[in-house]
Amino acid sequence: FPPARMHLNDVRFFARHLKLRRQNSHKGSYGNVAVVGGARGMAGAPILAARSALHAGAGRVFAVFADDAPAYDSGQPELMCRAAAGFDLDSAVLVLGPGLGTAPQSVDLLKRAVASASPLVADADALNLLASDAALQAAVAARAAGCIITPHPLEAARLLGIAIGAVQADRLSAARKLAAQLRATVVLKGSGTVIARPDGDAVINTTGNPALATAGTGDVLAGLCGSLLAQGWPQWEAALAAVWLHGMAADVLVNDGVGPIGLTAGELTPAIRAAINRL
Ligand code: NPW
Ligand code: AMP
Ligand code: MG
Repeated sequence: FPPARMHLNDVRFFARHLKLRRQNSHKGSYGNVAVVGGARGMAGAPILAARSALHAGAGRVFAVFADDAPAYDSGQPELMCRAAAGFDLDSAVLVLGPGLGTAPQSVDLLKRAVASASPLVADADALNLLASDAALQAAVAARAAGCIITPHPLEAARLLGIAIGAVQADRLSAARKLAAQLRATVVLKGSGTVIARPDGDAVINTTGNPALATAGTGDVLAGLCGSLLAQGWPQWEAALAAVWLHGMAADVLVNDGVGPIGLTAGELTPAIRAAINRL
């Protein structure tokens, strides 16, 4: 493979794919996102991802819970909260995994999502469940609507069946192997996030900083990926732009004194919105 490209800073590349707000458009013009996860005790994860999808411009966003759904999100009442049982997974771009847990009903949800015709972002526990199911990995690789996976190094290690140290020793080749294994766009997170695709092309992101080393920032990134997909971005460009914007938002916040110590994941989403509107 050629060396990874490292220039992810040409905003014109991203601006080409922006869905501009046309005068006579409506919420249906900007796509539906459903974040599916939120087992008992981890309801915050899909809420963070769903808020992120909303602030990044998706027309309608559902937060879908593996167990009981809250009536609504009091901090973001624009979100529609639903229980997974009975939710039509073909009705939206799916962001599957934040706080999903690994109980049997979560495995069923993963199978339903992989079998759906919707574009899919798989993160967190969706990846942990996939790691132990070769047949489901093959189903992901065969998906017509494609898949973006967003593992952190431990999730990548589980999927590759190797130690986390081996992933970190050669992040570029780990990301490329995963992309080939799942025929998916891979976002291998951590300092110097690697974005790779099955043909071996790979990019190392240049934005972001250790203020992001806090709970929930990965959930925000997954929601952002889904939001761009719902607004019509191609899979590869959606993954690249999401990673770049997520890091840029953290860089701007730190520059403004919101961090690096104590930045919270929820504070990223308005900053991501600002970064998108500046593209
Ligand atoms: P260590 O500590 O170094 O040994 P897990 P999770 C490693 C949900 N959440 N570089 C690191 O290992 C998620 O969505 C819910 C190196 C770390 O301890 C999931 O569904 C929240 N190592 C579920 O929780 C907010 C790295 O991986 C370990 C690394 C479990 O997800 C939080 C963690 O991995 C959370 O998002 C790096 N860059 N990054 C909520 N509010 O509801 C990670 N590691 O055990 O898979 O646990 O990522 O917390
Ligand atoms: P997760 O572990 O799923 O919550 O995801 C954490 C998010 O924060 C990912 O987007 C990581 O790339 C990012 N992140 C964590 N630590 C750092 C760091 N030291 N520098 C840059 N980005 C980081
Ligand atoms: Mg995570």
